[in-house]
Amino acid sequence: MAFDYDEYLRVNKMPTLWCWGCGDGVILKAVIRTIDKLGWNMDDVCVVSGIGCSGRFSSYMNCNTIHTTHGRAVAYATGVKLANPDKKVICVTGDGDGLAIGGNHTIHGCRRNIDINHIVINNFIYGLTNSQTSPTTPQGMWTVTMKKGNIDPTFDACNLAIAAGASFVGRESVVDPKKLEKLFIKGFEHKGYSFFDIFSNCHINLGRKNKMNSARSHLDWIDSITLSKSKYDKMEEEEKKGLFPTGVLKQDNEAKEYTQMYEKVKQAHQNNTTVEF
Ligand SMILES: Cc1ncc(C[n+]2csc(CCOP(=O)(O)OP(=O)(O)O)c2C)c(N)n1
Repeated sequence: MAFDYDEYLRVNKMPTLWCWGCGDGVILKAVIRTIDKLGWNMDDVCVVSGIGCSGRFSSYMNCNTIHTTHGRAVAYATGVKLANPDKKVICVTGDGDGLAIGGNHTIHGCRRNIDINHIVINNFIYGLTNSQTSPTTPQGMWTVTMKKGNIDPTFDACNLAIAAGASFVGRESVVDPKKLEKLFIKGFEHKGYSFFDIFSNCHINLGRKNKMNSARSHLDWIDSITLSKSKYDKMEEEEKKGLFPTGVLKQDNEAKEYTQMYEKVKQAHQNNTTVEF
């Protein structure tokens, strides 16, 4: 029997506002299938998103949602999780949203290792506002703010998340929805900050001026810059340039989770005892 997405969607909001062939819908479906596989009740799920094409994510999911300001989704998600430690929090940002204006929140979410599932929909551009350079725009690509080609070095979001202390870090792309779902299942089950760098296509606002003006050609480009971590690890440093490993890049099941630590602090205050670290 075909999977029934309607149960998880606000069907009155369909069709989405995303462009035809946009990868964001692939990520939405993968999240829904993950929630279904894990048997999560939608009443226990809160999706928090910022502003951008990626920010539309929360509008479409039929659960508790917050569509908040640009760059602040992690801060809101942190508040939701602290107040409701037994609930499931999914935070969705764009690459601009989560790594530029909201980069600071992302760093500290990772550092605290609070149990949030943070999906960065990385389409390498400011999509909604029509093609400004983002922290992940590849060098040399046309953007509306760098029409002769982007001069900023490319940012690897997973390296940042690993260094900042996220206890689960993974990358996949919309090219392979099955792998995406597998990664989400592992990360959503993980207790701690789960950071996902998910490559998505924006053939309209990035691709059309960079010789990838169809979803297909944009996906081919994503495919050409990604490879499994096991293959990547075997390569010489020189060969790795411009390539991104996929799969689970970090998983630390021993790291202390923030809401559990916070509970200990609460108990210590109430009982006038000390916290064991
Ligand atoms: C404080 C603030 N600054 C700027 C904007 C304008 N703005 C809205 S979305 C956006 C960028 C979106 O890019 P990204 O986060 O990469 O998401 P995408 O649209 O590509 O999914 C900007 C700059 C805003 N809404 N609020």
